[in-house]
Amino acid sequence: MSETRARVLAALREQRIETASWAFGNSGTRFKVFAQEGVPRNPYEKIADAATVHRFTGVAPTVALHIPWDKVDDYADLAAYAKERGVALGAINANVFQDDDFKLGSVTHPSPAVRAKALAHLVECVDIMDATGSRDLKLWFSDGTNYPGQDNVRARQDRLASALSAVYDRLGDQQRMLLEYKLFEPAFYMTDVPDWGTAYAHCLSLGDRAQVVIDTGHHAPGTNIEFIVAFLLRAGKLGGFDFNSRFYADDDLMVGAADPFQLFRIMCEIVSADALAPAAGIAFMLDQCHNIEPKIQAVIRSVLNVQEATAKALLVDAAALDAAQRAGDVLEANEVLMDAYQTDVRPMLRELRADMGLDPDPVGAFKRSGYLESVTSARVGGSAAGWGA
Ligand code: LRH
Ligand code: MN
Ligand code: MN
Repeated sequence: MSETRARVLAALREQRIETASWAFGNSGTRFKVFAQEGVPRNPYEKIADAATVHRFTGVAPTVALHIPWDKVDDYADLAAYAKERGVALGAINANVFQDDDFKLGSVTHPSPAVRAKALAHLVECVDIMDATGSRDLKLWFSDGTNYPGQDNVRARQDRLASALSAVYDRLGDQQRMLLEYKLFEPAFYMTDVPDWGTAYAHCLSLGDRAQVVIDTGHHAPGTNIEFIVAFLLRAGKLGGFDFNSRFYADDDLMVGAADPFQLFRIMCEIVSADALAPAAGIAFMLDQCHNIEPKIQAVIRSVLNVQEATAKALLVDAAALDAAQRAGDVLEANEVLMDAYQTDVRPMLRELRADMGLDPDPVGAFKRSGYLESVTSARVGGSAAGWGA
């Protein structure tokens, strides 16, 4: 085996992709939620589905929770159940966007009482992390305004900074805060954390364990996301990704569906900064909803899409690229990148899986396994759990 191939296979074997509990629940748009058969009725069943994804892919050993969607009485018990199933609990996603009190904002709300309520939820999420052993607290704020003049923008930034700092102080030594930004929605005039620059500035003043998370669906059309990746990596402020794919706004489709080339370009920045291995501390998470497609199969497909983009990024001839860049050879440099992108990495990934004791075809193996049929008969009569349900 060539040295390159061995290096690429070793890196792919080490790669970790985190699934999201809410991807397994019924979901939809504000127009309609189409219920599917066999969806989990509770957080335990979502974890069972996530464990199934890991069983067939071998690279998805953690699953993120969203609180209170995944509220249980005993989080240590949930973590023990996950472990029994061969996975661990990952990031804890806070939810300060679905309570009537948060109509005008959560931590940026003009009322101190509402802000205190929001902060209490964020602190509760850190308590949950203590019980689950999770490293990352993921914060996304729907806070913003719909009309010019509705609230004082600078005062809202002050309120945000003070809440973030209270939560940061509550974190344990091994815990991190990942701050997610989003251009718009649900607020349509002004969002309090609209972009990476705002998230970065807050994280910078908080400290080392506050980092930015990039949700690939949260930008204006045409935004060069890989530039943001490069910038934040250089600054040591990239905490992770919420991967998904979009054609229009925050579509939450399967990562790599609309633009596999963009996913490749993002992974190229990761690989060239040597930030792929888990030790580098970047969390590669999925944040998706599978409204019309079979959910577990879609999550498996998504994991494979990330894996394929990563394999291609790992195949970039770094020495040739560097030489072309230094020589100012524009077209040669571009061709080096495109050569890697055009490579069919599927045979190599099949080989990797066989080597890992997995079926080379995870989607086919899942379909043949009868898992969906068995949970469908076992989960009859349950209420759907998850986003948009
Ligand atoms: C907001 C978001 C955020 C939420 C998730 C359900 O659009 O990306 O990460 O927690 O969706
Ligand atoms: Mn997200
Ligand atoms: Mn989103």
